[in-house]
Amino acid sequence: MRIGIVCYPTFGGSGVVATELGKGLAKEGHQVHFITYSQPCRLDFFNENLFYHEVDVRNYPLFRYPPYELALAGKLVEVVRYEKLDILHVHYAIPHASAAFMARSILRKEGLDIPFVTTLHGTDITLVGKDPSYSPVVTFSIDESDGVTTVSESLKQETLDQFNVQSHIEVIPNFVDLDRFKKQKQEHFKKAICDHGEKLMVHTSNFRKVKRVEDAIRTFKKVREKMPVKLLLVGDGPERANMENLCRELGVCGDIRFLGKIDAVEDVLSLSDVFLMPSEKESFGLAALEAMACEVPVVSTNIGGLPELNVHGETGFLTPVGDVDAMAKYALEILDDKNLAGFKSRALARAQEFDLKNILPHYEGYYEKVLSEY
Ligand code: GMT
Repeated sequence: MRIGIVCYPTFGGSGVVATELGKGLAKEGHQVHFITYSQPCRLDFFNENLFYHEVDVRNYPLFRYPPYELALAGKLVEVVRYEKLDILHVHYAIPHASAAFMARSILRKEGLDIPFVTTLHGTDITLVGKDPSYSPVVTFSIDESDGVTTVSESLKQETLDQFNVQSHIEVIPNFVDLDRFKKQKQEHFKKAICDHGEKLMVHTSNFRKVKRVEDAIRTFKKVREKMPVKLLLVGDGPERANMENLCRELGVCGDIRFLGKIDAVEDVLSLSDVFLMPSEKESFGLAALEAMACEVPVVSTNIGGLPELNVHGETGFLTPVGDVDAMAKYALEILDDKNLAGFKSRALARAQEFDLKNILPHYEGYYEKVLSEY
């Protein structure tokens, strides 16, 4: 197949899923064309089946806001026309689904018909999409899509509850590339960070409010009162400065390292003993899956799609949002030497169920179904 993929090319989970999916499809022999405003951050290798088309957003003094959606729709028309694409797959409804709708309408007038699949990832439904200024367009674009997928049952249910959509929604969960995300021996690095044999906690996110990084720091402080432990914080975003201040206020800076954005996050995960995901919303929790693939058990909240991934008492624990006492109690239970190895191996076994090799055929099958019904 010749597949066009539209996504946010940044470190966000939807961009990661879209890029890894495209890479996987290209390795299977499909021709994959990424259409985005910059090179997707995980599009970092050469494959003869992978192509990248940059959306060029022209500004003009009259525009207060450059019309990205129109530039994207125009680019989609061009790429579909000249690269003879069979199907478009847009990740994150806003504004990608509406741009695909516009491109499909333009192409139809030329007698070129192409279906588009929309994958909903989370905040396009649970936060931004619900806003009254976007919700009619989101509802319309979902219904106009020729196929719709969500990354968890929970997100499917939330979409049906929040929007008056008629489309059938297929659930295809997030996945992980187990050839990349696997525990590597990094003992020298662990010794450098945990020089007195401390256990290591880790949190990775884009430091948005919804991630509640402050709960990770407060949980860490409570755990540190009971045992020697360190915390690594990976990622960057709007809450970073506030979190640095919080560490100072709580007097825990000496045992916390802010690592910023790291490409090879699997290196850091490989050193870690427990992963904290205290999010307020999480449609799936890709970062937790990547941790589990590196044999890191997870203490997460019990919201959204997290219970579909993290099995309470097996691969880690689930807590209510904001319950820092419970998070600390469960982290201590995992870090107890008599429990740790069991949690690690069960976390890995669970992650293996979400292997890219198992999930990729679901997307291929779904494209074929959409094309055959179109
Ligand atoms: O979580 C983020 O801030 C990024 C966000 C995105 O849209 O890029 O991630 C969402 O999509 C991921 C991939 O499907 C999911 O694993 C995340 O759970 C989801 N985030 C939220 O629902 C908050």
